Amino acid sequence: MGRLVVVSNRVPAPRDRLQPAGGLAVALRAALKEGSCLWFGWSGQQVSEKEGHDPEVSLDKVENVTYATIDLTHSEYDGFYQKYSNGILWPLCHYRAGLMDYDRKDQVIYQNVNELFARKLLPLLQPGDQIWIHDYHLFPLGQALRDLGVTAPIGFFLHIPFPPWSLMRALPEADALLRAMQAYDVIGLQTEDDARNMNDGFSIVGVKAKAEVFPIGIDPDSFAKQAEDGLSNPDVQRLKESLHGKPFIIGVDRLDYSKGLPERFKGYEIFLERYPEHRGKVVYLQVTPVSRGNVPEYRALRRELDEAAGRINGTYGDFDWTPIRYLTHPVPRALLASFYRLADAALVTPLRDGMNLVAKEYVAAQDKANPGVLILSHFAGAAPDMEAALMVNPHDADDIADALHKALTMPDGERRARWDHLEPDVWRVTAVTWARDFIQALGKARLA
Ligand code: GDG
Repeated sequence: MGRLVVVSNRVPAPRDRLQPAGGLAVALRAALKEGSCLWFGWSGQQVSEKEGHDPEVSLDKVENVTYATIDLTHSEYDGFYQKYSNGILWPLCHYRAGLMDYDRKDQVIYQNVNELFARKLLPLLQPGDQIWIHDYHLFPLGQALRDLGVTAPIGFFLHIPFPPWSLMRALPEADALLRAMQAYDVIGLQTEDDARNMNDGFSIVGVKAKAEVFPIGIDPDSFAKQAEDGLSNPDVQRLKESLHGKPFIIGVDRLDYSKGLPERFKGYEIFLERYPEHRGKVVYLQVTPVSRGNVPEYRALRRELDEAAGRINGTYGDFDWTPIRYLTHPVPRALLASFYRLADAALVTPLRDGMNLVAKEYVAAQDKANPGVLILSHFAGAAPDMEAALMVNPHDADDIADALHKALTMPDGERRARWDHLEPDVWRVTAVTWARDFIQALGKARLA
């Protein structure tokens, strides 16, 4: 068996290498459990501009994985990461063409950084390697590697949605982006809708390539264990005591406009207005770590949410009750798992989401004898397999308000029955099955 070479924009920082923090890192760690592996990408560091920037690759081996990273200059970081990846591709792939802040010169930097990744990875490659590239930052990397003569199998997985061609065309270089996908032996997307959209694009543009579905999941056993073990943690106890037995609602999302947070806050506001019996009697904790804080749309969203949380707390709060406990900093993972377990309901209401791992984590964390209710958007990639959740249209704040009331007044039998339907899929489609299926397909693609 040759090595697995993973390439992603970010490689986990040294302190996160044994205990990865986020969704992608956790899922990939499962893929990198066996054999010898290489993980290549950006270090997260920016350096100042130099004529003919030629970054050194730094190497660090932890257990079976060699981490190979390069630094980017400030202007590479700005054009490649902030502007083109997060300011253009991210909104477009989340069906928000109107939020794209398009400028041709960012595309040039994006392409150049992809070519830089290819040049820096090339000398590290060995015969027998299989290369697995991740996400929208690196659409053209496979083609850049082929242009340098790489013949190894190369796969690509897109973690976020892919829109219909009629929308994708808003990107001036959409044709070229799809043509570059021909470099890949396997192309993976999260859902049937995403794969269909990309395949329609391929046929319209006349590209011979095929997108397939490889849904991502979590490590449900370890998450469930963490949720249960953490209950004795003093911080979890502190949360529990602060609830004074009140029903507890949780939301956990990066601060991102794809997650539907203003609509969700409005939904909660309508819920308090329409169902006054819950006033003073529920606790809603929204954990929203700030991300991409330098992109203007994210700054504006933060202001909007600060204002909405302040208004709701000012309007409905009392001297002994705060309607929304709103945090913009992260909560440690071990606490989060037990927080989910304590929660009677979870709000997972993205306007669009590739998959949404929070929905799966919430289900995994529940006590089977007394599970909480998942309120889930139709537009999360997780939705088709989780229709036993309380499904909502995240644009419709009234729908969210009614779902909250229904969740908090749901008979025990219905709560258990819904959870019993949700549980099997969370254990069937996991981080391990996702990685295994993708790598198997990559292995076979070359034999075919
Ligand atoms: C992208 C796609 C796709 C969140 N806050 C805290 C925290 N988190 C963790 C969650 C979860 C992860 O971050 C977020 O994963 P999601 O899937 O919900 O969303 P994205 O970050 O947008 O991920 C998405 C995913 O890639 C994988 O393919 O599902 O659609 O957008 O694990 O628990 N973790 C800690 N503290 C926090 O405050 N420790």
